[in-house]
Amino acid sequence: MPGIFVVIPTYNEADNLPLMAAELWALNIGGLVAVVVDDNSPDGTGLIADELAVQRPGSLFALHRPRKEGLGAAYICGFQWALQHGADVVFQMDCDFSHSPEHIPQMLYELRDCDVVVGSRYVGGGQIDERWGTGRYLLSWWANAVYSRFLLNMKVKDATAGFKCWRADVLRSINLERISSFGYSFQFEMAYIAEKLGYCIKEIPIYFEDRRIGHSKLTIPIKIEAALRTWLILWQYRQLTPEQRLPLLEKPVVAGATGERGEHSAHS
Ligand SMILES: Nc1nc2c(ncn2[C@@H]2O[C@H](COP(=O)(O)OP(=O)(O)O)[C@@H](O)[C@H]2O)c(=O)[nH]1
Ligand SMILES: [Mg+2]
Repeated sequence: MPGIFVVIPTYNEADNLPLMAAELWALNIGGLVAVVVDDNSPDGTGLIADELAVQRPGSLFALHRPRKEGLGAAYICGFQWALQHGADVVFQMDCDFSHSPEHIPQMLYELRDCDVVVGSRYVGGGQIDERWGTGRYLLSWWANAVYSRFLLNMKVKDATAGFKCWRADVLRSINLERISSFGYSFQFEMAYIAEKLGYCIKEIPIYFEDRRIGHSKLTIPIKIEAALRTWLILWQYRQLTPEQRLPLLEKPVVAGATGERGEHSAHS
C-alpha cells in the first residue's frame, strides 16, 4: 500500500481540524496518513490534534512546534517528517476547507503521469469564491500574473496555490533546507524550484471556497515578504537546472503509517 501523507499546517484551527480529519478519513483511501503541524496555537488546536491521533492511531500524527514561525517552516517540518517515514506521495493543504478533500482522489489519479499536481484556481473550470474582496483578488492576480509568470517566467497558472500533491521523490530531490520563505511565498518558491528542476506539473481546476470558520493568517508582513521574496527567489535559483536534483537515497522503511501515536509526536 503506498504511503500517502497529507501535511496540514495549523494555527488556530480548533473548529476546522476535527471536521477536516473526518472528511479525510471518509475518503477511505488505504495508506492515507494526516500529518498536522501545529505552531502551539493559542486556541488549543494542538491538543485536539493529539486527541484525534489517539482516536485513530496511525491515521493522524501531530507534530508540535513551540511557536508560530510561518506556514513555510511548518510545511518543511511536515514534509521532512513524511519523507523520513517512507512517504510515496505527499499532499499539502490548508485546514480551512478552501482546499476540498474531495479533490484528493483525482489528484492521486493525475499523479500517475506527472510529478506534481496542483489544485488550481486559474485553469479552465477553476474558480474563486465570489465573496473574495477586490483587494484579495487583485493581490492574487498580481502575484500570479505579474510576479510569477512575468518576472519568474513560470508556466504554472496558479503559482501561489497551496493545494498540491507531490511525488515524494520530487521532494527528496529538493534541498528543503534552503527554502527561505516563511509565509505564502513558500508556495511559489516550491513551484519555481520544481519547474527549474524540470519536473512535470499538472493543474486540475478547483473551486477555492473562502474559509467558513476562523480567520486568515495572511497578514500585511506576509504580503510584503511575498513581494520582496520574489526578487530573492529569482536571484537564488538563477542557476538551478535539472542536473542539480539531489540523488535519491534508499527510501526509509515505512514506520509512520503503522507506528504508535506519540512515538513520532514532537511535543514542545
Ligand atoms: N503551523 C502553522 N500553520 C499556519 C501558520 N500560518 C498559517 N497556517 C495555516 O496554514 C493554512 C493557510 O493559512 P490561511 O490563514 O488559511 O491562509 P489563506 O488561505 O491564505 O488565508 C491554514 O491551515 C493555517 O492554519 C503558521 O505560522 N504556522
Ligand atoms: Mg486558507
